[in-house]
Amino acid sequence: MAGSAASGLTSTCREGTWSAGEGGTLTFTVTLSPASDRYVWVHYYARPGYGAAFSATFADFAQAYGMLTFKPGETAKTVTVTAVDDSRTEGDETFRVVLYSAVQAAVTDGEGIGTITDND
Ligand SMILES: [Ca+2]
Ligand SMILES: [Ca+2]
Repeated sequence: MAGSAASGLTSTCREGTWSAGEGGTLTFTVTLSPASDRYVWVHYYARPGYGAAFSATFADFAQAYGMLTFKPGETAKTVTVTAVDDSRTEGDETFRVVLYSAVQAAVTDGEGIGTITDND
């Protein structure tokens, strides 16, 4: 809305789907709040988590990047990331979906964290 603070964008991994086994799919929800009467765009990409011990590498999930478009009034979009079913014994690992370069909104919380459950 004209004159008001920019809408904020938040990346979260949807409750109940925040972890997946190798070969499974994790769904992240990107939320725009409050709704905007303009178009809003934001870029995203999936990248490894924090710390060597628990961090996935780029080999642990399928490449995922792109741009989300919120039409006026829309408040949620989803990003899906597929965990690669490798054969290494490695423990559970985290990765992030990061938001950046938003247009007509501000990124409030640009990192959603997902966990890949090892199956080896
Ligand atoms: Ca793995
Ligand atoms: Ca594995």
